[in-house]
Amino acid sequence: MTIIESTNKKATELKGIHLYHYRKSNCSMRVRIALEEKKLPWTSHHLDLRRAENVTKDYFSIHPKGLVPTLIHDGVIHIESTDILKHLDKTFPKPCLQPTNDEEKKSMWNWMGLAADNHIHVKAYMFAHQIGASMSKTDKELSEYYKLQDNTELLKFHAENSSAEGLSKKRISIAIETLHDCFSSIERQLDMQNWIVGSAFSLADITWIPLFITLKNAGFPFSGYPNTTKWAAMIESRPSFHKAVTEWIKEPQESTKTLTEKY
Ligand SMILES: N[C@@H](CCC(=O)N[C@@H](CS)C(=O)NCC(=O)O)C(=O)O
Repeated sequence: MTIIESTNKKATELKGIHLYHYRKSNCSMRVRIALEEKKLPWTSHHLDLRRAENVTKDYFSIHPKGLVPTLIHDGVIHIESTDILKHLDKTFPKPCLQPTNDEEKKSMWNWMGLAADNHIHVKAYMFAHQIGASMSKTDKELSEYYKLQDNTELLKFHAENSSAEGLSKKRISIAIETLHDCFSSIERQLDMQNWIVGSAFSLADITWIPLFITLKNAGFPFSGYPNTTKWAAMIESRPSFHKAVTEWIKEPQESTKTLTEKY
């Protein structure tokens, strides 16, 4: 569980569930899906990553790496999307989104851990194939970022993406290979069952579906993954997916959501 201590009273005095998120961020989608599955009311604080709305002193005071999502629940600040999913499922157990059997539960945590451990490769693929240019920082923006960010992996990543050459070929090929390994494991798992773990939809599916969707939209070759494609279609037909993903990723002029509420 990743809980942040903050002196930011505006944040710690918030009541109810508040989500700081970006509509197209895969980690934000996870949390929105869980909130919709559980039909929990929540307040949106939308941060447009393309406009670097996450790179402010205020936001770094609640998320030390300046990433989305952050969930504030009755003043307690939670970061790390997979930890937020665990918090929501523990605090609001109905409907339960995890297996009851201990072995399957352990397997579910492992699948969630695999996604968290490999997020940097998802990011590299997305930046190289879709969003790198829109997320590129000018020298001035990079120097502002350096003042706030002390995570070396993120500093290196954004400096490399913002360089004239962009992300290195080596980084991109490692990302592609690693993602194929991850999705090949999912494909094998879905050979025998409808869901990643056991016989029911769980936090493991909620963790992985945004990765499939965003990678697919960025052109990742999923044609050799028939089981995974069928699994994704089943999740896409759930009302929670429609509300948490489809509605949010529509371009703003078509969207019924208000994106104006800002931190
Ligand atoms: N491990 C984190 C990863 C969060 C993350 O990398 N979020 C991305 C969007 S999916 C982000 O905020 N990127 C902005 C940036 O790199 O500045 C989590 O699961 O919450």
